[in-house]
Amino acid sequence: MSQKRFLTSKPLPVVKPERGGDTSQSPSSIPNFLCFCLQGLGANGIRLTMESALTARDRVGVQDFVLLENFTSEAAFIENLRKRFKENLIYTYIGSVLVSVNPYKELEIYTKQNMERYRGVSFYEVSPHLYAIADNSYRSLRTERKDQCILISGESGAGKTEATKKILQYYAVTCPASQQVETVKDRLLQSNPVLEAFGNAKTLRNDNSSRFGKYMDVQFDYRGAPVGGHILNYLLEKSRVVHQNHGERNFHIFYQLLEGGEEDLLRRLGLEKNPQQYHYLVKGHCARVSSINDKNEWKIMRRALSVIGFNDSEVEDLLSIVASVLHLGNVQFAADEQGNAQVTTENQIKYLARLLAVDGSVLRDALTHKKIIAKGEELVSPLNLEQAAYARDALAKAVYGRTFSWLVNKVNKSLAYKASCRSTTVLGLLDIYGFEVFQHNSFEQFCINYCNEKLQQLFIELTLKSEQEEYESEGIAWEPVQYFNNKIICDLVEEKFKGIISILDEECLRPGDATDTTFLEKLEETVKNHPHFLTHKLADQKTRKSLGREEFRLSHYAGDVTYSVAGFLDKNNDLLFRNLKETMCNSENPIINQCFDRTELTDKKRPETAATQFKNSLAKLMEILMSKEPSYIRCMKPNDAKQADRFDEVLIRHQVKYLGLMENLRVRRAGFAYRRKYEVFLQRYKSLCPETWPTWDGRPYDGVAVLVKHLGYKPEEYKMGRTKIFIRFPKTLFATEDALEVRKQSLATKMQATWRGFY
Ligand code: AOV
Ligand code: MG
Repeated sequence: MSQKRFLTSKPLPVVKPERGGDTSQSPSSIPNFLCFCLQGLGANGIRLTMESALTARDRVGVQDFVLLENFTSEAAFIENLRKRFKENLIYTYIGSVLVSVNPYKELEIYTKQNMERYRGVSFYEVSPHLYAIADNSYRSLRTERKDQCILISGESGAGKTEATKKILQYYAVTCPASQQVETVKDRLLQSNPVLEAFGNAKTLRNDNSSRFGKYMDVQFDYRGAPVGGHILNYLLEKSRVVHQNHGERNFHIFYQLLEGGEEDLLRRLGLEKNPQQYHYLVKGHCARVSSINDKNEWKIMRRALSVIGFNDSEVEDLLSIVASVLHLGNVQFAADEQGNAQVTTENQIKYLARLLAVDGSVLRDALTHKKIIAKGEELVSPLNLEQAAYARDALAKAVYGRTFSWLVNKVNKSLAYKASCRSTTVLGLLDIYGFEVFQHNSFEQFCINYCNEKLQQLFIELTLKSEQEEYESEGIAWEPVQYFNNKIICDLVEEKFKGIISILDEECLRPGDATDTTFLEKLEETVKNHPHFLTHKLADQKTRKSLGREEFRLSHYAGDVTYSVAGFLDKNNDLLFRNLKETMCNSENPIINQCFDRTELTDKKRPETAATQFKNSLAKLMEILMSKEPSYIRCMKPNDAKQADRFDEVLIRHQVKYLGLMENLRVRRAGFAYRRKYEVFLQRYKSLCPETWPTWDGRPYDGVAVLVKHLGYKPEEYKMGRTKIFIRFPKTLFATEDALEVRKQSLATKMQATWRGFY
């Protein structure tokens, strides 16, 4: 780190420069300590420093919470966030964790120019930013050759997906390039519009809400160039295909296709432009959203498909499936005299037969009959109206869900690193659906919130563990910090035999009269004494009113959520009648054909339930993440109205609480506000001591010892670890910082005088 860098001030385009950007450079708002540091120093210039220091910190707060004087005060924490948010400073550190508050407006802090500022520069030399986290991970990956991951968490609408995209853009711009690498960079970036079109939707919480979990590995070669990638996707919210709550939409792709699709294409797909024509698009009563331009998004998505490597016929096959889902939604039934369902919308069957490339009459039969194999014999029975509607919706969900997985596969093929002989390092980006609470919460919210519990647990384990390890390896004694460990909730959901998923599976597999209600009763029996579980029956008089008889409530780390059990069994079973599967296996649409494998028809083993599959894939994800060096971004939402410049303190306080930020800060401080490697510390402050300035020839450890003695550090103010100095109070550091400021000014004055003399 050069002295020059500290002496030059490079302001950010929009974010006000924070005195060079170093966390240690924040000016103090503590007058008595400033007075202390100013003792014995020259008057005029110094007073100016003090005033500007005071105003600056008063206005923009500190850029690392560890420097907060009153670090145990939640009010001080929130005040610091508020101050910074008001100044458009949306990023603040807790040590190496980045806290981000969604600005809900475009800030000019994501320019190429700004990316360059963060490239190869130490974490604490520049203002807090996503790019600093991205760059730091990248450098660790390069220098230590250790796989990295960046974990982005926060509730729905907090800014996780935007952060992920910005980090990817950062790598695309700053990493080494070549013709082949450019193609990979393009594909990595262009995978987003495609997967978002198919996997994101407008919800009440977020106009572009991720309805699937995504973990993306970016592979880097020995030169640090991105050469490939791989995406793992988690549980798409398939139920949205057939139903949306009021104020919500289906997946973006449907509206994009209707709004942006060329006339010719729509004609071939048998579609009309108007979304109101389609049952699957009108349930939420909000086909149009002011913040979304479907036509534009369509163009972006179409271009992205080409970059990923789709040829025209593959695009046509894919869009045929999208259209077929809309046609399926419009298939209607009427009951005959026996009460059996008959298709009344022949036109839809005609389109479906063409788009899915199946036999129309076989499909018609499959939608109205159920085939089972019993003792080697085929039994076909007619469906009633309700069953037929169920079968139709199940088919729509299966077709869409499987096509989505196919799409991820296709993207993966296009991102695959071809030269497999060369070793690569990977950097993983995790962007999942955030914690969500609606008026009505179902199986999907249960899975999403469980996933967030797992991530929170990982965060707790890794941050506490690594912190503890650092103190241990440096030989510094510390007091463990009390924190809420949400393992108890994870266990409640996933424990073998007595966890909620186990009980749900048991009901799903039990032949006979199992229903959502019997599932709830079993839950009540098994987990009734759990402190994080409640039902109408188990609640006391007062709480009972807030719980329906078909509901259970979980006290998640992020707050209470009441789930309605209606549909739990069905969604967990995720069954598709056999004859519909058969029909799809015979499809000549190449994508459908790959999505429905014949082996499913002969496989005797019952497929895993949706919740168990999800549980297992999350367990694998945790293993992947544990094997890498993590960095964290904790996203927060400033208000529920999705508006700029609104800082809702109640909402923020809630998030600070459940994200465990205060605990995080306390652990980080655990007695010491600041730590730096001896080399770095000495390099920065050596000018403050005649014995270390301009150079110190001995060991950095000894140099720092001489330096802090000269600065008058008291023994209780610091500790010397094996490789780092640990400073207990921010004020000690601020004093040193301000002394450095004074020293720089006096050096500058001397230089000026010399130059004047020279001329
Ligand atoms: P999420 O990923 O955390 O929610 P998003 O990243 O989709 O949230 O952010 C929601 C919206 O907030 C975006 O569409 C932008 O309009 C705005 N936004 C977020 N971050 C920024 C930023 N840095 N600058 C400007 N606007 C931003 V969810 O997927 O629902 O859990 O499940
Ligand atoms: Mg998202």
